Amino acid sequence: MATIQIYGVPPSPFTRATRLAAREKGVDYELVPTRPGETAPINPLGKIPIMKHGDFTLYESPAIARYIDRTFDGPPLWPKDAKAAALCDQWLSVVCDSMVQTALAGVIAPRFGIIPSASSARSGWSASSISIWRIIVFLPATR
Ligand SMILES: N[C@@H](CCC(=O)N[C@@H](CS)C(=O)NCC(=O)O)C(=O)O
Repeated sequence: MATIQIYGVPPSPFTRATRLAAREKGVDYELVPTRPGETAPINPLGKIPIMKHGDFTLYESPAIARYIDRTFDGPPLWPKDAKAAALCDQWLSVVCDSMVQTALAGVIAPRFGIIPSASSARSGWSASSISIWRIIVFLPATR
């Protein structure tokens, strides 16, 4: 039996991030095909991925990647230095928050003909397009 189980599907970028973390770390994992909405009661938000390690369960891809890094031997995924690690966490948040929304609105939705809901078009998607430009403009200063 694999060391951990990751519940999700291959096209999910968040699931992919946790699979990458396991692979980089050299941790044997089983991908359990699970679609959004099939994760209750473990994740009340209904999102994938979820990770199981024995009787321990976890959701939110950055938390899962961090757990894998801290728990298993293998090459470190986060730098040891606190500031470098914090910058890593900062960019994880940026990607999970603004960049994924922009990719959804600008690339994935048009490609697959997904029509945004009125609320997401009003709030998240348009706002995230603005934030992505802020990131690009300020990127050289934040490295
Ligand atoms: N912050 C979560 C985001 C997970 C997420 O949004 N997953 C998508 C699939 S790629 C999902 O399950 N969406 C369903 C929904 O939003 O209801 C993480 O990092 O794990």
